[in-house]
Amino acid sequence: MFGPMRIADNIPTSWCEPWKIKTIEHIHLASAEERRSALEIAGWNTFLLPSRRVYIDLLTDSGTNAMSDVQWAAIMTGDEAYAGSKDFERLEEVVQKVYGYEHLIPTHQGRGAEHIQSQIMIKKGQIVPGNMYFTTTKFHQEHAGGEFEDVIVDEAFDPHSEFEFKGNVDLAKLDRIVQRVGPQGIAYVSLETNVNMCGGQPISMANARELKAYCSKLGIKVMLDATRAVENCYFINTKEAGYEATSISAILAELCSYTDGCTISGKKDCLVNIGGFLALRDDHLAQMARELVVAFEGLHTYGGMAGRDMGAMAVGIVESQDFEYIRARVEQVGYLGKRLERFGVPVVKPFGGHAIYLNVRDILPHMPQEQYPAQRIAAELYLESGVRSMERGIVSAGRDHDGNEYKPDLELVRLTIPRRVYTQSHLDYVSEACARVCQRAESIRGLKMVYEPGSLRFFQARFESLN
Ligand code: PLI
Repeated sequence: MFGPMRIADNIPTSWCEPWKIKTIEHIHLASAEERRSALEIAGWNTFLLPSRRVYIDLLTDSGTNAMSDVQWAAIMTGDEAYAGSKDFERLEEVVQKVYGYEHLIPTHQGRGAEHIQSQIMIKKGQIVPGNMYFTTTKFHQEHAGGEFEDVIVDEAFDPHSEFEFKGNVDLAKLDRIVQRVGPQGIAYVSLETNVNMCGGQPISMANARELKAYCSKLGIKVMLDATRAVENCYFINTKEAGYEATSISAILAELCSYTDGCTISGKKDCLVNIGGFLALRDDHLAQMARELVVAFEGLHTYGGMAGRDMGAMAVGIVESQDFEYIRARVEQVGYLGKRLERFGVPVVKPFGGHAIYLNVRDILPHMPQEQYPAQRIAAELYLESGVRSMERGIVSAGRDHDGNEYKPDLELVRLTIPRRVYTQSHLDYVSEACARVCQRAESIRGLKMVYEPGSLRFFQARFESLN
């Protein structure tokens, strides 16, 4: 017999996902020997592992989203006309309404948009100030003859700082560049939302507004990397005073209003597996972009995307604005962060919007950066558990013009959460595996790079173990 039940006081109200699972994909944990062999064949680079040898794939949140039934329906009804697809019209209307830019230039993915943007907006020798580099973005800026200069706030480089808007631009740093090269020496300011390379950290609305005011006076354009703008808007809603009662769509519209255009990798916020776009306000720039896109991507009404992919993206953009969705998305990432903290695993704080970043300098304090500590931890996590993660440290940073390795302050491993794909129990498994790797950190040795591609080396570099 049961006695009278006692209901605890202060029962919390948990968030939960506003969807249920309709289709599943089987995953399989390879044995320890299989994992060791796969990693050696992959040259200790998690990018080179075959997916069939990966158990839980936290390499990236890019193109790894699960689509909704409504998106799949859009796939089935896609209009594959070479010119003027109805899905282009549908996407154009959604982009104009949600992001507020007049002109849409679709591209095959984000870097296609970065390429076009850099070619039409950068003159050789111009500086592109930005709130921390992103690998492909910086590549295209340099490829177009520009030079990236970092103007992010100092807190971004401190994994222990709990500053809530570590993505913010430091206007004093920007002003120093303007004093040095003049407004004509600047191509545009490159403003990323939820800054990937420092831990998925947001910018505040106040900062975007001040940046716009400063740049407008000087005639400098502000170009948004809106790849994770919706996730950034959730942080504005939850952390920035005055936005608690504002909808995600209204926050996004205001954020974009402080910019002159954007590039987007649709493979993240937009909840699809492929696609991207450049969006612009200026008619002349849009015309230049349309002329280039036909040469590099595809006709200006598909830009490398299938009609069905544009349709699914239009639906995904609308779905991404739902508060219950975005709350579950960002809070799930925070759930992993809290679990790791409970096990004493060093992580970047505050928790990012799309990923949790292990702070490898604190995990392997004995290892010099030249021995690629974060690359090694990503490899060890795979060996331990079949979980795939990504290095975001010295390997990702690459080399300067003189061939010297950049030595970034942040030496991180990114555990990136695909949208609507994994459950909390998957993340429990991941956090326990990270804790076990950290427990044996003292015995972990470094890596030697034995093959180095000329650019974006992290994708294909190969390593050997030093022990
Ligand atoms: O992978 P793309 O070409 O669709 O997008 C390039 C790109 C641009 N900006 C930002 C902030 C990104 O994060 C980004 C791609 N990120 C990847 C692939 C990632 O794993 O984070």
